[in-house]
Amino acid sequence: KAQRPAVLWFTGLSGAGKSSVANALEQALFQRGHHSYLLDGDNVRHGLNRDLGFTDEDRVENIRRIGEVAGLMADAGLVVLTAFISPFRSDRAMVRELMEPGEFVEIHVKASLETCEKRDPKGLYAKARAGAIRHFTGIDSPYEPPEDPEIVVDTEKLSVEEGVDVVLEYLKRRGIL
Ligand code: GGZ
Repeated sequence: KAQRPAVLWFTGLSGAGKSSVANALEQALFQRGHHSYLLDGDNVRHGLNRDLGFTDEDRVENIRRIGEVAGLMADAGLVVLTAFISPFRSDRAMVRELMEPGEFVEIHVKASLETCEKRDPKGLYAKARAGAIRHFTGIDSPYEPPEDPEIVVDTEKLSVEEGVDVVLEYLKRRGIL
């Protein structure tokens, strides 16, 4: 199926729903016959980036490497999805500059810290509040929300499926799909 390469860059707090929306979108793209690949913590932080932790410095390097890999995959013609907190605006801007014009789609998966902390699917916020995890995003490490993202998916208002539809509509409108 014809497609233009793109990098769909999901950013948001832990627990905002990046992985859920990105996974469901990947499924939807596959069902429509598109060639895509999802980079996430499971396949990147456990492999290529296993030497990196969660200091500011390590997060910068995490995002830099993911950006480079995503760029290579887009050069190969794929629709690349990435699901990382990517907390720093400057790093997201740097990755955007790596891509061809119009290729980079920044998707803010948005939920308040309060909501994410309530969801706490892995119990990490509780651990961070207790001081058992340091440098936790939103607690003692910053998150800089996008100022002008291509797409906002508000997971306090939308279901995963509705979030997927918002992104699919955008991709069709922009001639990526
Ligand atoms: C934030 C952490 C931390 C700290 C472990 N801060 O909700 P999760 O569990 O599954 O996703 C989070 C993931 C964040 O890794 P990223 O590579 O996306 O971060 S970044 O883009 O900032 O480099 C969380 C888990 O790893 N996790 N420790 N201290 N999230």
